[in-house]
Amino acid sequence: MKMRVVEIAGNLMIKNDALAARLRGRFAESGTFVVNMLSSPGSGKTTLLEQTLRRLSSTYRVGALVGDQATANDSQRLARSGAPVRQITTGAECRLDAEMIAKALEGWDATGLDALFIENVGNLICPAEYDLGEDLRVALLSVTEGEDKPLKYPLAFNSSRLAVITKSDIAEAVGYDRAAARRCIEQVNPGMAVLELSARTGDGMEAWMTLIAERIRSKAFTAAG
Ligand SMILES: Nc1nc2c(ncn2[C@@H]2O[C@H](COP(=O)(O)OP(=O)(O)OP(=O)(O)O)[C@@H](O)[C@H]2O)c(=O)[nH]1
Ligand SMILES: [Mg+2]
Repeated sequence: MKMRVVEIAGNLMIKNDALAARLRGRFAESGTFVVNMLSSPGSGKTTLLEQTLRRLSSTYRVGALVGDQATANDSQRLARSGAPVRQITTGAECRLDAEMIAKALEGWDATGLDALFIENVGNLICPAEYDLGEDLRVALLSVTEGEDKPLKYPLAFNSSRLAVITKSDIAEAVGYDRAAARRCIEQVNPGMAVLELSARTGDGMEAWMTLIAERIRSKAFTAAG
């Protein structure tokens, strides 16, 4: 019985990886830069995306897919930026997978986008296991969560290329220990790039926006070549 469960789980991952590879191929052809955002519930994914979509949409064609077990709250928030947004409601599932992304893109010309942001379901466990065909996986960690979260949920951090520390505006008030957080990130993913920002005050947003814009341009350049 146990063997069978392991076998089914293995097959699921093989299927997901094949679908993710197909999505990656599609996005490579269209030059769409894809970001997959992972974090605990409430770390500030939607708030950062609201700002990001708003700032990018004057220059680039950007869109978003957002996963939650229930409600369309986040897609409604993101749609106010004017960018095209689709909500994926996962029900019992605790993460997005490549099939959900492919379905959400049906009838939607996402290949016309310069960048597609995917907000994953809020938790640091299951989303880390599923490739969505993204170019950049970002793990967010807010200053209120405790500096040791990367040690407790290593896969989310060592499968991501960039860590974004959010809510820096309240760091002092909650006794956030920057050095300890950096040590924990470094321990699970040596050399990992880290940005610290507040989507509320705008502090640190420039570095994030610059990084994203550079990646959008380099993806478009590669596709054109
Ligand atoms: N002080 C402060 N609060 C923030 C910041 N970013 C987000 N918040 C607040 O944190 C709470 C959660 O933010 P969301 O953006 O909804 O978090 P999320 O990660 O999208 O949450 P889920 O989608 O439920 O996982 C809200 O009350 C936000 O206003 C920030 O930079 N500073
Ligand atoms: Mg959200």
